[in-house]
Amino acid sequence: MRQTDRSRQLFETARRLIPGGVNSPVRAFGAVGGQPVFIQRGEGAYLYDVDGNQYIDYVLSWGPLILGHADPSVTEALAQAAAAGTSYGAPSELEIELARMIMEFMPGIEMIRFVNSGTEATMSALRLARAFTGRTQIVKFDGCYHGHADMLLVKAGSGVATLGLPDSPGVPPGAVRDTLVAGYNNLESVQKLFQAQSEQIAAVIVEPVAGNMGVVAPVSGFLEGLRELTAREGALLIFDEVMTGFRVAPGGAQGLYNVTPDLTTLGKVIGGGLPVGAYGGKVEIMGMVAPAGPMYQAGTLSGNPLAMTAGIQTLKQLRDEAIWQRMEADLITLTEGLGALARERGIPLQLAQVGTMFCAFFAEELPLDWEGVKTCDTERFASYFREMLSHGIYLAPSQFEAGFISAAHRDREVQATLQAARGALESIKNSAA
Ligand code: KE4
Repeated sequence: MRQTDRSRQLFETARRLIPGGVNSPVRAFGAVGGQPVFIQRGEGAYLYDVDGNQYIDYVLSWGPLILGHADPSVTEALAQAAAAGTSYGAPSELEIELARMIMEFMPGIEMIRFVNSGTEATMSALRLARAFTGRTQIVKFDGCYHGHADMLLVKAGSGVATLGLPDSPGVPPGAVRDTLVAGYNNLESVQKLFQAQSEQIAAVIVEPVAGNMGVVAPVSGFLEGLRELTAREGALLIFDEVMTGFRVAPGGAQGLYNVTPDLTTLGKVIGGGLPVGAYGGKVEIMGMVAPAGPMYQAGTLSGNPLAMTAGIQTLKQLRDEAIWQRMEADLITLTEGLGALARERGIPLQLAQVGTMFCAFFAEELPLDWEGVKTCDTERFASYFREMLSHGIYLAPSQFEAGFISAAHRDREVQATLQAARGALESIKNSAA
């Protein structure tokens, strides 16, 4: 058993100063039991906690660190950038450079605005959709999470679902009055909403590969159907690619499935581990954003030179196709290995993997929507999480989250993870006996 006394002490102190001792709810291990480990540093595929324990990390700051922790190209460039100043509050060439790089990978984005988080990106994109269409209603999907803006905290996935809060106190009824909820992978449920509310729906926002109820891929025709339906009905299609962008494929889900949305939201990877978000799309839509147009949105640190620098250095390396092929091959080795280990022990385990994102569902069948995900054995997931952590594997502390691999993971880490899983699944089998 690993010694984590220092983490325990720090957690007790943190809980007196910060709600739940953490600055984002899911980090508190509420869904998996035990107490969070406090991190001293990260390097490559590894995290090191304050008690000197080493972990192979599959959270990677919830997606951003696709090159791994403290990638030298990123940290050296950041050191130089910081020496030139950490924020100007004025335009810099770095913002042009990152904008152009993103458009290189996602040609459906003709114009982009940088913000400081994924929440800001989706909140702003929805305001823009309402401004552009003159309509007020928005459609989101059960089990999808788009950040914590009031209008989106209805049946969200990720932290809200993990905490079992179908919506949140403090969100007034008026804030969600115009938010309609459809079923993920259920095109008919969206068609019904348009039949009932036609010409009032400004936008449909979707995680093109859901990553906040575990990883759930779109069924064939779902994204294409949303594209046709919204175009026909005069509503905007928004792909929330905060997580999937630069994770499921170099061109995001829109490249992988060849469906181009009207607006795209981004975050995580494009900041290389620094606070960043972005929303972008067609010029005729983005041209409404102040000061070019009347729709207001602003931010003190938007486009700051450090986040731009880390994003530029990260995307530079992602131009190398070989990196993508190796990460995906290593992840498939891992997920296939986990599936085999579970089958050998008669444990129902479904593995979902899209590009460099994955998750393990403790369920009889692979879930295709929130209803299916809710049948997962979250107690078994919690046991699996704690066992893996004790074997030095750091997984996302919730069945309703995605895991990620990085370019710093090699076969050595994959084989060590499978070795740890052998022990974890064995003890789950024995405890069920
Ligand atoms: P942020 O505001 O956390 O940067 O982004 C919100 C967001 C928007 N859209 C999607 C698809 C997202 O996955 C997220 C944030 N993802 C969660 C992980 N499931 C962040 C982790 C956390 O909340 O601590």
